Amino acid sequence: MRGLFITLEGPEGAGKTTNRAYLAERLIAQGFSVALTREPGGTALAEKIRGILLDQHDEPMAVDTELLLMFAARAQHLAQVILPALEAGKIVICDRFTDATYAYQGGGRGLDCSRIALLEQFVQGDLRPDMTLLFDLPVVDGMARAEARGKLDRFEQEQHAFFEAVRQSYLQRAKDDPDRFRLVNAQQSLAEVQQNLEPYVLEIIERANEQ
Ligand code: Z5A
Repeated sequence: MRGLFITLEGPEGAGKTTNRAYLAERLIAQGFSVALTREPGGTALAEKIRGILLDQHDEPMAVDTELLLMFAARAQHLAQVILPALEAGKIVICDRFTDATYAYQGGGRGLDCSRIALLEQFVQGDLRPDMTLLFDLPVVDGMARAEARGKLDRFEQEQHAFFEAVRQSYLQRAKDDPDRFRLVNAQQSLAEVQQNLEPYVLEIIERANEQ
């Protein structure tokens, strides 16, 4: 029996973490078994890699190092959490996954996407998310939300152009793969965002019932 793999994506401050909890609540209320997780991270070891990725260091991190650490964390996360949960028939809700690598390391840092695709295949084999909710909002709004939260991590200290490239890369991926992506306008109030999530919640329930 295979579960359902749902990923939440979007630029910073888009509300992924907030809505991940909401989504889980809705699904658990329907009697589904849900595994909530995030990337980079999701296991003790992968969270250590997350620390290396998000912290500031005395020496600059090479873009290839950043890319490989993302996939190292992902390999660990897949082996320890995602694959066992899917095999147990759970609905896995993951805050960011490989689309973030295409958006940040590809769009933001300018890495060639064919290199990301090679690592994607190497680490994941044929596993891809069943559905990806893309929370989209203008960069200035996302940056304002992140800044209001306090201390900024290594990614959050990037400039507007970096985040604009990230946003455009996400939107392009959604356009290229409409079967998988569901676009959510994250600029609205939380109540409106959650109202707009309703058809996707119902779709997830329907698909989980088919598993
Ligand atoms: N990264 C990468 O480069 N490559 C990869 O492959 C992966 C990740 C997997 C860490 O990710 C960094 O790793 C990330 C990309 C990189 N860096 N950045 N930027 P993360 O997901 O942990 O970090 P994040 O995107 O910065 O998360 P975030 O800022 O916490 O955003 P969020 O989870 O989408 O938002 P939130 O925490 O739910 O909400 C942010 C605030 O806005 C919070 O105070 C909420 O109460 C508020 N909020 C949420 N929704 C609303 C609405 N609708 N209205 C008003 N206020 C709201």
